[in-house]
Amino acid sequence: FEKGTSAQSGWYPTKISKETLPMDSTELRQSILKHLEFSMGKDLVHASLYDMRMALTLAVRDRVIEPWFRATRATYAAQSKRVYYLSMEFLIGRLLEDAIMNVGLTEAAHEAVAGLGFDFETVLADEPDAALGNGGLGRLAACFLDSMSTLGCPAYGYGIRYEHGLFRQSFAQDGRQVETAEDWLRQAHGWEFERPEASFRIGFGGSVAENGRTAIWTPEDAVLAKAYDTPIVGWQGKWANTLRLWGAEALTAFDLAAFNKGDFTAAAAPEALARTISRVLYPDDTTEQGKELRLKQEFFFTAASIRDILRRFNAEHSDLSGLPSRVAIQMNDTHPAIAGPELVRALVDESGMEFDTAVETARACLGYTNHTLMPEALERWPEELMSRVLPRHMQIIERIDESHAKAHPKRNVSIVENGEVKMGELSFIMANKVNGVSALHTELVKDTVFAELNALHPGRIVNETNGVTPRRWIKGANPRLSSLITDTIGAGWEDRLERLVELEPAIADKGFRNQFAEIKARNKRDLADWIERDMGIAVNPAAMFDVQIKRFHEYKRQHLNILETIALWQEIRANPGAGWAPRVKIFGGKAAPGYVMAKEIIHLINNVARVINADTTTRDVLTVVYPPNYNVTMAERLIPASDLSEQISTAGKEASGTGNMKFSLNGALTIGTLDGANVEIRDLVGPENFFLFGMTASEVVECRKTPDHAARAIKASNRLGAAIEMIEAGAFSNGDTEMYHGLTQNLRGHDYFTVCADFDSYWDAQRRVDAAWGDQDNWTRMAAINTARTGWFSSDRTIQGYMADVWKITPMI
Ligand code: F58
Repeated sequence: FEKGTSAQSGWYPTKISKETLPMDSTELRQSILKHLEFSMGKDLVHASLYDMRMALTLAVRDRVIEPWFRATRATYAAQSKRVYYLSMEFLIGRLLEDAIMNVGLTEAAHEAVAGLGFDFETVLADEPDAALGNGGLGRLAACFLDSMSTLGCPAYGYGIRYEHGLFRQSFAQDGRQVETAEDWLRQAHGWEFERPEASFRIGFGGSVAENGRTAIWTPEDAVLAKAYDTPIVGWQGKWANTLRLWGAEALTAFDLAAFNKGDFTAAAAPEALARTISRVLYPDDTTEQGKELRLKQEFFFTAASIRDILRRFNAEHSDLSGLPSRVAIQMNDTHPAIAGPELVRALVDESGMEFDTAVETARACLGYTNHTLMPEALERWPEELMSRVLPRHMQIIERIDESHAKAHPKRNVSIVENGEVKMGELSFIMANKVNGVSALHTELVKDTVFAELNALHPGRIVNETNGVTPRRWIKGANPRLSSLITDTIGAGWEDRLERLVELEPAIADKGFRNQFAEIKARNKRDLADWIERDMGIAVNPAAMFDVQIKRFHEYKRQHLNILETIALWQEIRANPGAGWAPRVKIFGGKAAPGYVMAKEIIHLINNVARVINADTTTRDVLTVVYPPNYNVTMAERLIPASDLSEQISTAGKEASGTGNMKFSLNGALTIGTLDGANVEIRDLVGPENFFLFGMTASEVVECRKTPDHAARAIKASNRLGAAIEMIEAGAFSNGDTEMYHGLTQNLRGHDYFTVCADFDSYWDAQRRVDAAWGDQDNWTRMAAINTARTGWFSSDRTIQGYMADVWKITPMI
């Protein structure tokens, strides 16, 4: 398709069917009214907010169908290779605004909805967040879907249709995190298409009968995996892919015999049991619990996806040896690692392929992305559990292990070790490419977790630095900045984000800087209004908005931030007239329900906020706010209004980070360690536009060799010592000196994440931030440079990397 012009949005494909023609607000209004009447069964007079949102969703969805069909037909006609992105999590957030934007209907929708008597923003806000993920890994998968559709990369996302996404967080109990069930499917999900015809029987347990070269697995239990499809339309509606989520159902919905005997609970039992598999997202971020249900979830969605992939291949081709030229399967971390053995099982047991050939064929299809080096996050399953739940797969894993060991007799690497199956090793051995998610992380993957395997398979590990979609994270979240970018460099940057460098000459212009500053100021006023409305806290919109939003984990060091906040508060009280840069410290994020230390940190932050915000002597210069229930929508609100981005993990622990990229793109300066993609951000924006502090990854490793590193650091730093003592003295716990004992003792004793050893360096960096804030115009210049130089972090660039290096696939548009 060539780009044409249209008055409304500056583009449309030139070869068009009626459905892709830009729609005006009158036509859209007709379509909304039609859906109100025929899909929702309401007339306008009685339409609720929900009815209006659904009618708009369906009207927009209609516009997505045409590119969706077109993309599917084009892929089929070209017999193109397809990407299958297998992910346990897709943290997509709201879909409506993105879809409206991508099909170029923003203005028309605004007008049509207003004309029908509803407020457009309120209608958009009625959509629940699809929180089918925990954090970075799931959000990355969602950005990738957007980029694959934008680039015309034929792809399917495969995952689980959780009935309940990530829990809701409140601070109902005196600032402690309280979790309640999330319920996004209580209302109809307007985007999805149920596909009863695309259902597979997924078995568990049972026995295996050897049958010559092949085997017959007779499962003991089985559930039905039913497909639900959501079209994902790319920028300008040129292409759309499918997100296919599997829901679990019972094979027989109802035990009629039990019902007839009057045992109604037993009658419904099969259905209830089967549905538990897709009932709820595990809320664990970076710790693996080894639960049987989790293993079943992983096998459930992976096996259903593999069967679907083979069905599609077999419908078009007859020779399975050609599979790798048509199929690229990406394993998003090890959760779908059973894809290797399952594919081998299907090829051997169901199609009679030679075992070694099947392993080679499967490997040529598979890629594996590693997202963490944290030992507690690396999945390992007890052999006993694996043999019980997936007996045939366990045999296949052992055989893969044996032949790998035979091929490399001098090396000591195995998949099964000490009664456990190591899913990282399995994924590595079964993949033709293994990738890390930032330059530093990939080097650490090579040198640490997979050093042995890397030596055996040089070149298998590649780097694909993460990225984020500029459609959601700039265009949608920051419309004011988007307009300024378009006014300055012209249209078309949204899918060519490297073009942001064209902003750079304008930064020298005072007029441009004033506009940039004014946009930030307006975004901050909007955020301040929301904080006041939602939390009843008045914040000064002229203060520096200093933001740390991410999952709570000790390695991410929210406690370093709160310790510095306490020390700063003390210093301000001691020197009230020292001309302090006014700050609003903003926190956001959830902790895994079972992660005691992370929850203690959350509790401390809330209590520190309570005490500091009550201090009238420091009120003008320091406020702490922690809005509950951080999610994608809240991130979209906070990031465009941020001045300072806190990326302060212990070096070597954050694989990449993706929030860090969103902040830079939206003109926030980073205070950060040399960790994950921070390294690449700093390289791009220049060290003078980044506040660096802390030890490097190798210094951290060295530091830990000194057993009393924390005690020494505390002794050397009066500020740090005083801050910890204040906590211990009960200053934030109404005099209770025991409340944060676990946290303070850990800091004084163990401090694995080197909070104490990095404290002074962090404090100093924060004072450099204060000094820089003093020159507002220069701050704006640095912020604008961050925007101009970080276009490389578009997930379009990341996906182009995967297409070239891993999937060997060319775009269709
Ligand atoms: C994250 N991992 C990394 N894991 O921590 C982050 O640095 C990176 O930017 C991001 O992946 C994308 O590459 C992460 O989010 C999880 O959430 C897993 C969920 C399932 C259990 C184990 C952790």
